[in-house]
Amino acid sequence: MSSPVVLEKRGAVGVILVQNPPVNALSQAVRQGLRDRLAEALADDSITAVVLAGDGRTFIAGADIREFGKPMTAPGLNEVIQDYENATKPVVAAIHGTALGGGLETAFAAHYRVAVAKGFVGLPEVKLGLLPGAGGTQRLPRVAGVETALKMITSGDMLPAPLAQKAGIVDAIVDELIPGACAFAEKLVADGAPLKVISRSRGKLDEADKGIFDKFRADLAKKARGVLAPQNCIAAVEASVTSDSFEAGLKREGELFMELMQSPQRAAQIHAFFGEREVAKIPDIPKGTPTREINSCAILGCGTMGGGIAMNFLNAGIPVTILELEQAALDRGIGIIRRNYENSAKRGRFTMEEVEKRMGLLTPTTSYDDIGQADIVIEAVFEDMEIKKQVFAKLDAVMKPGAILASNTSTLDIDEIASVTKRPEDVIGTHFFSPANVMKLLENVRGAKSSPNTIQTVMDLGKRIGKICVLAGNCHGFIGNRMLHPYGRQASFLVEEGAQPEDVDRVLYDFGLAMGPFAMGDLAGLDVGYRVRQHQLKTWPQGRRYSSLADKVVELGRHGQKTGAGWYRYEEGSRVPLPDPVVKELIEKNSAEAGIKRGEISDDEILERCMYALVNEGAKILEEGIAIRSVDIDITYMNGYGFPKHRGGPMHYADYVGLDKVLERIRHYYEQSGEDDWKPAALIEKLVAEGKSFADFQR
Ligand code: 3H9
Repeated sequence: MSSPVVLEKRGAVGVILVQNPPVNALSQAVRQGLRDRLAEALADDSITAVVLAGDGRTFIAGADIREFGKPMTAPGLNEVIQDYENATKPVVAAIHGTALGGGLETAFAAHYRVAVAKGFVGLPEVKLGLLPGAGGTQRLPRVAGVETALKMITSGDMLPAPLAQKAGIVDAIVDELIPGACAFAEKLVADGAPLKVISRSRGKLDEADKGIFDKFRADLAKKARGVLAPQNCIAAVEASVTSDSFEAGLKREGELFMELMQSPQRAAQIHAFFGEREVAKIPDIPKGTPTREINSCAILGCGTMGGGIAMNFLNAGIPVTILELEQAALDRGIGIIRRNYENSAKRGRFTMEEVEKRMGLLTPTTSYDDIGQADIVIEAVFEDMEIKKQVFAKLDAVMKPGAILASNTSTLDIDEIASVTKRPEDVIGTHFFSPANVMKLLENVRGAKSSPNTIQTVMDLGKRIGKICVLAGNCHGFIGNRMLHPYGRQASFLVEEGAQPEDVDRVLYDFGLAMGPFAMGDLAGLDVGYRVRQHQLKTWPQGRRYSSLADKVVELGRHGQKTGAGWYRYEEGSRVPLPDPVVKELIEKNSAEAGIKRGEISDDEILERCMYALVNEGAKILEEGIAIRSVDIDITYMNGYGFPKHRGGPMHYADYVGLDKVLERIRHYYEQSGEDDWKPAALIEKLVAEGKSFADFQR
């Protein structure tokens, strides 16, 4: 079998090229190939120096993540690295694309590193629940100093080549990759330059301020609550300073790496990594499906949502015409967009020139006449079916043929909206999450008649504007908000039965959620849900439990943070939720009136009822085909609802707990409550009977 690593000669330089598309990951065959080709180059007397590079679009982007969790096959990456460090001829790593993780660690084994200006380097292992396990935590602080190493390793962020050169990671920037690297290598030979081996020097280690480790530990304990990897990253970098030798530091790195490798957090984060890529694949829409060119966008509504959506397009350089019928509202919305940009500029994220460039792409209007030529229009008007239908009838009349008509509805029937147009094949849901310029998720909703072309165009467009797109089917609330219903209901019932809002929020916060349902309600505003419930109450099924507690909170004028009080109270100018005796009293009175006996509720019960309510509804969504795969649900929750990545999403969490155990508890709550929400999803029953998990589910 041919090796994915080849050796080519360019004059007296042996070029070792990795050919393992798409990202030249360090599979076993690549590791072996790297060793073999180096041995050949060293044995060849006509070769005086070696260049190591990646073929195709990138240098080596890291270990082969698909091998993780499987038995380790020799040679290990550290052995390969040692061979390169010990090479008796100069070795130059030539970086283009991305030198990431094990890729950068391999580059550190070379005696010198050059890069093209557009290249990037990074140690992103922390994002996979890991740490750089092939010497990265020992070599990076030696070349770039402890602070830079801690920043790069704990954030996982990439550094552009010119900054990497400043940091000492890269020795030179070259114009052309292979010719530039070969010329660099030839000069090393001509100059008799030393073979620099990072592991044999203390480099910048002695500059380290020891207090920095505790500072990073404290910061990350807050920023990455309950996440193991960043803490282990810090400990490993610390070992580079405190160990007696490089080998001792490397050994410590290995122990900390293995601890993470065996952690369920690592499995969850790698599930998230592959999931983010998997959700782009739509089984019934093959690769190569024709798409439309999108060079302009119109947005209806210049409120919080419309403005946020517009910013995504402006950021990606796509011109936006934004329509709001009232001039004052339009001016207000445009002012907010400008202020957001100016604040980013003040924080140093980009220049004021960039602010003007983005604002220059934005055309405000109060007239439908100005939007007809846009390639896509997204409406972000009030969440009301009648209004949406009126808007779509109007769009059908004014938009040019071939334009995509998208709705930002978060719950409503996309087919009913499409039914008022003569072109339902061009209609699709694009559900952005608030704040729309920040949240990564875009939940696209396919109607019964949305064409493959429309769907693929919008999926590609989502990626272009920096979103992670999940494709959902059409039902009330789609994937995300539909699951939120039973979850919110359980939270309310728990409070009716004895818990306080702060108990429920604390348990979920400690689990890792960005915030619990009550704090979330206060942040989002309680009045919106109130209006929806009043509407639903008209057709509320008889005998179905209804908690009117949230309504009573709203009826006291407590709409959440914006009114200074909701489930919690808020001090002037503060967003810190404070438990409020008024609410406590209301809760107790409400339970008494509803004849509900309050009692002690354990943290375990709170967690189970909230999580398994999500999981059971998620399973129903999956069996109905509203979500394509269980990972689509996980990605939705991790990127749109603050579900912690180190838990891998609700469905992955259920798989981790064990579906049989989850089913047993769901059955228990069903028996106890008789509530429809707790009726076990047929899919869970089936998977458990077959000894399978959500991850095994295939349509
Ligand atoms: C590590 O190195 C550990 C060491 O410290 C210690 C070892 C002892 N492996 O993202 P894309 C697949 S940990 C296997 O769409 P882009 C990906 O799934 C690793 N597969 O492309 C996708 O497959 P498909 C540290 C990988 O251009 C395809 O490649 N390194 C790997 O948007 C294209 O990916 C990292 O964490 C991999 N390492 O972005 C880097 N990487 O087509 C992770 C990608 O079937 N990778 N695939 O869906 C990335 O960040 C991005 O892929 C990259 C390219 C920026 C490189």
